[in-house]
Amino acid sequence: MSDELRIAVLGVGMMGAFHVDALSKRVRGAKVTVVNDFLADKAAEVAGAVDARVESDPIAAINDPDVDAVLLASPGDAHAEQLNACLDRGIPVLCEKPLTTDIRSAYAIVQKERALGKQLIQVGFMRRFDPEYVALQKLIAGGGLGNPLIVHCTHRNPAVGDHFNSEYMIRDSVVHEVDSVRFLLGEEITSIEVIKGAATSSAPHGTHDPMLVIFETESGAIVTDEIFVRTGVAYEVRTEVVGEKGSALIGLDQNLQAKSTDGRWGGAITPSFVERFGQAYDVELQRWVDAAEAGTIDGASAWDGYAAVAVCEAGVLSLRSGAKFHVHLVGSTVASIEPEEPHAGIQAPDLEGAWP
Ligand code: ISE
Repeated sequence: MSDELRIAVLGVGMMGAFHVDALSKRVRGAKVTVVNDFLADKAAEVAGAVDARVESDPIAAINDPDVDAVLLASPGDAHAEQLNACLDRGIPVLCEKPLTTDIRSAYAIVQKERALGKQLIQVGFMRRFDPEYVALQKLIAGGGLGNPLIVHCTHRNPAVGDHFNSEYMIRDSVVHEVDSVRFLLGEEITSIEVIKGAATSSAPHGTHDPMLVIFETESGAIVTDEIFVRTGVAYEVRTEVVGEKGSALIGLDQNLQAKSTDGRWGGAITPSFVERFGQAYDVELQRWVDAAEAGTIDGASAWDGYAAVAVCEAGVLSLRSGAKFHVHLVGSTVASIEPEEPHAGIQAPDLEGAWP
């Protein structure tokens, strides 16, 4: 490798373009050399701003001789093929969630990386780098709350596109609470149930927005997650953990409070995840670059990405059926998803043969 980690960024929509900017301006030891996007104009615009080259074929971008590492901010359904290409070449990759879009391909990726004997894949769960999440995790791990019993999560976006249907809300938004809970409590999620209520009038017909998602964990802790992506108000992500010895709350969005002569007081609301988690993204990228130079990862692993895919897949089945689904992620080799009770009209996925 050269002095700088030479990076190909695949997918330069809002998130990928943000990462290119961060890697070029705020992260030490990194250089974006190649940019790929299915929109040629967008790729040219982003590459031009940082003096990178455009490569129109994503697999050629991964295999480019000027590339030491890859950042995937491409659509989730492209990840399996692109991760495979990174593993074939044996280069580090930071993959935005989801790892892949189905359990089988996610598990195949985990197995393929394991066979290589080194960790090359880091999954972009940025909340793990947010100072408030880090402080909460340390408090829990240090026994500061005693045994954690209940976690209350609130996840609100002000607005999303119409493609954001109920299933998308589970796979793209609730996936963050799946990872946060695993990170905070250090244990697996064992069941998921999705409760649909009245929908906001701005939701497209058939989309259940908001929903309440309930998880259980290995130790029996209960997690509630309000997911509401069309509040029309602000980006709000709060987490409260209630334990035997106390409770702790993060995400209060406290910032400058001002009073003015027109009789108003208050702070500014956070408009999107870029403002709320901007610092976390930058820390995540710096730690990934440093770890990649050292031949390892420093963040969520392929297994973490796989666990999140499995729980979200169970969540989608719960959404469709109304049933609670159990998820078994035993050790690090076997997964299964089962409805609590046999449920008319819904099949648990046939995972027979999915595991070597
Ligand atoms: C988006 O992809 C994110 O990662 C945000 O953190 C989340 O709040 C949003 O709902 C997702 O669509």
